[in-house]
Amino acid sequence: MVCDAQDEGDLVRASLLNMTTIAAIATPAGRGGLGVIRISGPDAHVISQHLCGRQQPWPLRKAQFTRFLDTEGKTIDEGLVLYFKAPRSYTGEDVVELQAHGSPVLLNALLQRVLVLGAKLASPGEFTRRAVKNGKMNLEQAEAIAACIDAVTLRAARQAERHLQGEFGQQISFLMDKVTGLLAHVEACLDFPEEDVPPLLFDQLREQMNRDVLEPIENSLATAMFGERLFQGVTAAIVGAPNVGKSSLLNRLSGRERAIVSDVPGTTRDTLEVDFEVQGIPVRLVDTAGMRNSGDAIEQEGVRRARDAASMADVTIFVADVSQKKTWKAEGQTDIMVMNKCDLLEDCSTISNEFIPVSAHHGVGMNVLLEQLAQHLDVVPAGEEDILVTRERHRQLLVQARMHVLQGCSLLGEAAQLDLVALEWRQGWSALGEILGIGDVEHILDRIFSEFCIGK
Ligand SMILES: Nc1nc2c(ncn2[C@@H]2O[C@H](COP(=O)(O)OP(=O)(O)OP(=O)(O)O)[C@@H](O)[C@H]2O)c(=O)[nH]1
Ligand SMILES: [Mg+2]
Repeated sequence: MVCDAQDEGDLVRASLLNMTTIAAIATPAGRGGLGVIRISGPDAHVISQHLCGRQQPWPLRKAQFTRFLDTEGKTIDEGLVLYFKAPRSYTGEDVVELQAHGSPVLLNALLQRVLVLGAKLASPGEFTRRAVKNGKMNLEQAEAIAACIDAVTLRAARQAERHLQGEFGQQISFLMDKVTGLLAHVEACLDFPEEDVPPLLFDQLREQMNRDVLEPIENSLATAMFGERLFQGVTAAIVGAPNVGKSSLLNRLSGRERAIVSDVPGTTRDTLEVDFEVQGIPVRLVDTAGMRNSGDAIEQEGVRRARDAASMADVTIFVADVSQKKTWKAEGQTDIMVMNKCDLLEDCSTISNEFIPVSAHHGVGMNVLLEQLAQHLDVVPAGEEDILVTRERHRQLLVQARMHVLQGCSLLGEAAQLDLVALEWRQGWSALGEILGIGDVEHILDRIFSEFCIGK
């Protein structure tokens, strides 16, 4: 790379420490008002100086208007440079952000120039990975950043933001402290002969472990179903006989005329999906072909797909037509039963109460249906939710921690086993620590950060 003697010293030091400088376009692909390139590492500052033909250092944390130049000194684009000096930056390293125009060709030309000047193209999540390595955030907060970006509902984004603020991490640290405290008692006992340990102590330790560690873990785990659904979403398949109004219901629920509706039975052939949300949970609604035996090969395939969709869905909504008694019997187990076309009845009270009476045409009964769907998905009313377990990784580690702590508790009291108790509790502590990235977590980092977008 091009640099003067003083910079070279920095470079040698950086390469000795194996600290590369990375760069990437941080804004999404496509055209936009602005496009941002992020550079992080020991050469970030000097690279940006060369890029802009600037001799003096950039001011700290202050936007500076500049031109971005190509090899021949011609302007590629103009925009702002923002310089964050280590360690007060996102990654904890020197970071320079270039704000250019949001044109894919210009941004690519700029990025190429930055790479020629010595930066390496960042891999997905590499900026955040460095932030974790440099102690700017723990692993759980890094995951929360990805979750914030990936959230598809506002409620999910808010929950991710709370994780990012460290609320969940604090709970976990608190549990770890409790385990450490109780572990210290057990370890102290190891140094005394059995008969000197008051037997009551074990009961007390067990009680405290229950109250301060196991119960909170249990409470956390109880939130995992909703928490994970908030981010991963669920699928709900609408099934039933032909012509009962499945497609009409899909259109009504999603608020879009997405599926073709007609009075010809067998209108929907292929499955059709629409995304909407139920109290913050992303729901993929799947319209299916009406179930019936048909000589038509295409329709038969549609029915096969309908059955597949129903078996794979998290929730099945069975639709019947109040005017067609033969449509009232569901094929197999369904979660929610809906009686459609209630507008054709004078009096809906005659409908069996296993069905929710609705009219897809007139939008009647939709609130009740949505309420049932929410209940089925274990939705916690908005405004009442605590910090949730939102990732399978965290849930599994909590389960592991609980298992070790319990195992330890069951061995308490048999003085000869005290070292095993200590071992189990230490393993419980480690499982909790792994949530935050404490301990030997190198093996999981690649998988976690590969799910990030480039530039983050
Ligand atoms: N009166 C009344 N008619 C309805 C209602 N919902 C749907 N329909 C009518 O019922 C017929 C079938 O509606 P669709 O939504 O296409 O029914 P479907 O279950 O998707 O039918 P297939 O795709 O053929 O299986 C159409 O003529 C609709 O206009 C309703 O709430 N009230
Ligand atoms: Mg249909």
